[in-house]
Amino acid sequence: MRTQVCIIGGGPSGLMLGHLLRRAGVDCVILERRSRDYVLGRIRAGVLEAGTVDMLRSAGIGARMDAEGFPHGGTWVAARNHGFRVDFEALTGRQVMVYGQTEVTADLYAAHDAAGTVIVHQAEGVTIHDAGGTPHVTYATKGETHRIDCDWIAGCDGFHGVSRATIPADVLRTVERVYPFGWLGILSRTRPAAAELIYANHETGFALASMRNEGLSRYYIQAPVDDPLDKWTDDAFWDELRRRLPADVAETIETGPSIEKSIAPLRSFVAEPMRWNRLFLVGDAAHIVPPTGAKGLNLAMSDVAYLSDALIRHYGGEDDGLETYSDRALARVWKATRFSWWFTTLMHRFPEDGAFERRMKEAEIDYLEHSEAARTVMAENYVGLPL
Ligand code: RFL
Ligand code: PHB
Repeated sequence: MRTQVCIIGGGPSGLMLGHLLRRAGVDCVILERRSRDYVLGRIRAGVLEAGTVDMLRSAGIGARMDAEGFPHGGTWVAARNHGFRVDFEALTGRQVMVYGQTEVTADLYAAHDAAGTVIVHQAEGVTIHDAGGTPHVTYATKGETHRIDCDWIAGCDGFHGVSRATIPADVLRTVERVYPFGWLGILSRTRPAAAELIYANHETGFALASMRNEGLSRYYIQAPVDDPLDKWTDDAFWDELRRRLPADVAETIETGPSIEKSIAPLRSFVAEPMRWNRLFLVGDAAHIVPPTGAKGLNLAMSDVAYLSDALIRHYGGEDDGLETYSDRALARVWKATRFSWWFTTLMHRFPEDGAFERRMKEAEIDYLEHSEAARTVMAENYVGLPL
C-alpha cells in the first residue's frame, strides 16, 4: 500500500489529524493497535478548551458537541471548606465545553466512516523504517505482515507507543516529573455535585467534582498510585470525596454505584524535538501533563492544528510549516506544562509538604480569590492559550 501520510495511533490525535488531512485532499492511512470498541470504551478527558471547540466546529464535526455538550463559563476552586468562582467569561470572554473525549472520538469515527478512511484496527508490531530516507511502516494483522510506503509518518500513538522510541537517544531530549500520588477516578450515574467543576484542596488531599452530563458524574480524589482498587469500595470513595469537598456541596451530593473506577498516575513529561526526519510526534506521544487543568487532549489538538496545516501547505508547495512544526508546538506545550504543574502543585498535598509549604499554598489560594490579576492568569490558561 502507498499513502502520503501514515498515521500511527487512532486516538483523538490520529483520528483528528486524519480527518483534517482527508478534508484537504491529503491521503492517509491510520494504524491502531487496539479494537475500535476498546478505543471508544476508554474514559478520559472531559473538558475542551475554547480553541478545541472552535477547531471541531470548523472541521465540520461540532454539531453533536453543540447539541449535547455543556458550555461552562467558569470553575470553582475550594480550600478549607470555602469555595470561590473563577469567571472565565468575565475575565477572558471565553468558555470551555464539557464534552467527553469518548464522544469526540465517536464523532471522528462517524466522519471517517462516512468518508471511507482506511483505519486498520488491531495492527500488531507496528514498526517504522527508514524515517530519514524512504519511509515505510510494517505491521501485522491476523498473522499476515503488511507494508505501507509513505511520504511522512505521524506518531500519534500515545505515551507508550513506538514512534518516540524510534528516535535515536542522542537526538531526543526528555524531561520528566513523576508526582508522588495518583488520581482515583469514578464515573457514576448520579446528578453532578454542582453546575460547574469544583477543584478542592483539602488537608487529606485533592478532590475534583466533574461531570459528563446531567445524569453522569465524574469524580477524582488524590490517592497513592499503588493503592489496590479493592481498598476503594464505593462507600470508601464517597466518604473521602465528601470529606474533601466544601460542606455545603458534600451534604447535597448524590451518591450511587460506580460504573468505572481506576487509578491514574500523574506525570509531566516533554520530549523534544517533535520531528525527526520524516517522522512527527503528536499529542501524548511527545508530552504528558497531569490532568489538573484538563490540558492533555487539548494539547494533542493544538499539535494536530499545527501539523495538519503544515502538511496541507507542503502539498500546496510550501515547506515552512514542516520546518517550524516542532518549535511552534513545543512553545505551546511548555506553557501548558507549566500551567498543569502549577495547578497540580497548588491543589495537592505532597508527602514532603511541611507547615511552610501548606501555608504558602493557603496564601496563594487566598491571593487567587482576591486578585483579579491572578484569576485572569488562571482563566486564560484554563480556557486555552491562543494557537
Ligand atoms: P492516546 O489517546 O493515548 O491515543 C494513542 C493511540 O495510539 C494507540 N497505540 C498504537 N497504535 C498502533 N501501534 C502502536 N504501537 C500503538 N501504541 C499505542 C493507542 O491504542 C491509542 O489508541 O493519545 P492522543 O491521541 O495523543 O490523545 C491524548 C489524550 O488521550 C490525553 O492527552 C488525554 O486523555 C489526557 N486527559 C485529559 N486531557 C484533557 O485535555 N482534559 C481532561 O479532562 C483529561 N482527563 C486525561 C484525563 C487522561 C487520563 N488518563 C487515564 C490517561 C483523565 C484521565 C484519567
Ligand atoms: C474530567 O472530567 O475527566 C476532568 C475534568 C477536569 C480535569 C481533569 C479531568 O482537570
